Amino acid sequence: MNTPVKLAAYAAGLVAVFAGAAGVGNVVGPVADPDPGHMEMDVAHGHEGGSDRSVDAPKGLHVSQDGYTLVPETASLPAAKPTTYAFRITGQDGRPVTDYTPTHDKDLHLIVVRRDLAGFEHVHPSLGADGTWRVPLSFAAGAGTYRVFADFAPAAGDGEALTLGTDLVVAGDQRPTPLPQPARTTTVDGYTVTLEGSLAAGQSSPLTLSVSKDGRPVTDLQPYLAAYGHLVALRHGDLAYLHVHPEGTPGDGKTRPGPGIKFYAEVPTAGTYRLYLDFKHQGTVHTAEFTAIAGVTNSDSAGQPDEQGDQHDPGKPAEPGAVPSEPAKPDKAGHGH
Ligand SMILES: [Cu+2]
Repeated sequence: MNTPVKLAAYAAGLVAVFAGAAGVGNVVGPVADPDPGHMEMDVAHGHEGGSDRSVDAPKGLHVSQDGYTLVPETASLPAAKPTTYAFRITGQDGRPVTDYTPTHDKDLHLIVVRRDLAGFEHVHPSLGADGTWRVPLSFAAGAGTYRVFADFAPAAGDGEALTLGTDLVVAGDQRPTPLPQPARTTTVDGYTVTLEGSLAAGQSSPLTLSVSKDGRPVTDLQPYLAAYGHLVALRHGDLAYLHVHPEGTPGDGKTRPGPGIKFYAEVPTAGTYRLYLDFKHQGTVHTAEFTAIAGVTNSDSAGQPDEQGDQHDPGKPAEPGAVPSEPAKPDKAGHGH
């Protein structure tokens, strides 16, 4: 998903749709949530007859889409403790899907997060012969209602990844976690990660996440799932899901293993998002989290080039805030599925 080409198509579609639909909706405050269902309908209609509808719509809001359904073995768990979670993906015939096209080295990516955006887990279940996926989950954030996202591409499909979502209730006393304030810097496991760039509704926005440790830039990130970083963005309020991939591929001769990891992220609306960056260093995967606010289209945030009608042409100069060590050229074909 989310190759620059697809994002460009996405941008074109959304600009058209939002010109009509979002003029009203985007006037609201930072937690803009202008009826995603309605928005998705508009997007779908805008692409009537096209094959990319499911790619363009915000993902993760549906348990069933395009003939595929996420069927969990259980919708609730008795306690917040490490548990094996089991589910199936069924196809149009109602049978469990057993053939998948790998995306980023895996047949299926499972993202689990509590609905207050705490307790993020990104794991890779194992597929049984009967089509049942199983994976241990930790539920370290404790009790509460979780959102489970299955991100996969059925082999029988058009090659595009689909993200289905369902809720999972974990019994017990929940202690809600307030959403952290927006920040440019966060720490995880002794690493400091900084975020440059800004999200803008309906526009492909360059983001650079840079990793350092003990005051020194990390320049030996390890490939994790065929990239130096994986970024998931969830919209606060409804947990609409975006899986964003970095520019460049490890081993392509131009993508450096840190400290900067550059992404193009396109969020569908203004509002508040939680970003989760997975990166691997010295054999361990870490997840850095940020809260970020997406401005309305054409808000022209500082340091941000005007992306109007732009398809992040690799020939254009890097934005002023770019990390100096960043390779100059994006690899447009880097993460096709
Ligand atoms: Cu994954």
